[in-house]
Amino acid sequence: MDIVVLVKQVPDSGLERNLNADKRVDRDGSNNVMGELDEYAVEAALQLKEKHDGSVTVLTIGPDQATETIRKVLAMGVDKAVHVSDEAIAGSDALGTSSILAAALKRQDWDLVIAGAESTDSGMGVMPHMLSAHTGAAALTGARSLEVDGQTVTVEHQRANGYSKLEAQLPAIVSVWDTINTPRYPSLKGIMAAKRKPIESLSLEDLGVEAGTVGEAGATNEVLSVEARPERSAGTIVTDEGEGGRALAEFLVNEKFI
Ligand SMILES: Cc1cc2nc3c(=O)[nH]c(=O)nc-3n(C[C@H](O)[C@H](O)[C@@H](O)COP(=O)(O)OP(=O)(O)OC[C@H]3O[C@@H](n4cnc5c(N)ncnc54)[C@H](O)[C@@H]3O)c2cc1C
Repeated sequence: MDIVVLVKQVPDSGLERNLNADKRVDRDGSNNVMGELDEYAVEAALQLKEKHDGSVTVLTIGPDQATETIRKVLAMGVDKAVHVSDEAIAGSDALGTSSILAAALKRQDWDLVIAGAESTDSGMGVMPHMLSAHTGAAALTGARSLEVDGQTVTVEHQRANGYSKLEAQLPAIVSVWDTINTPRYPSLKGIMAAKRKPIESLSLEDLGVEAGTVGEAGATNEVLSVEARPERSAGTIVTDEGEGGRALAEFLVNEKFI
């Protein structure tokens, strides 16, 4: 089974993150890491390969620095990488991003695409659906479990109050939540092996994608304004003068926690 895993390099969500003057994520001034949910997608792909054989390819779109993320994924055990990088991609909206990813997917054989349920920078969660529209493959999203039996892929789609069981025929596109597995750490042997694994670098021209249809030039929507998140307030302090339990319960009821 040939699997492509989508990975995006994003600013570390554990640290201060900012937008630049163009209202885009400031990647130069940030500590950039692999999208946190993408690690679970990589792990899911590796586990399927261990069970069913085949290959795992990581596909990313991003500037040169995204190579650091690619190396980490290769060190985890992924076989090879495709890195799409082109100055004309800067400012792409989700539609542009999906058409570039779809063009890259068209160049290779795959049975399954696995992605994180959403990226941890813009968190739109739309890429699997858009790729489904481009490729005709079913999108089974928000998985907390994933199994492949012959040509059938089955996932448990996580919901707020339970899960739904979804099934489709391969080829398919699956996105996963962090409930699906525990990602492995790259081993020293994996880190050494990663240095010899192939990374294919592609431009828009290589993919046959017109520069004017993606990037800022081709974007169909624009961020008009951004505002800093308001400072956190001090919160509600419940002083216990014999009625603390009741006050606490009332607070939780008002906030709809209970
Ligand atoms: C502040 C801000 C506002 C934005 N507003 C809009 C907007 O209103 N409309 C709009 O269309 N676009 C907008 N964008 C651009 C949009 O975020 C990106 O073009 C595109 O990557 C959207 O997908 P996502 O990152 O939200 O991915 P999601 O759909 O959340 O991610 C799902 C999966 O797709 C993978 N994936 C996403 N991008 C890539 C990639 N480049 N390479 C490989 N895998 C990838 C993720 O890693 C993840 O596994 C905005 C960006 C920013 C920073």
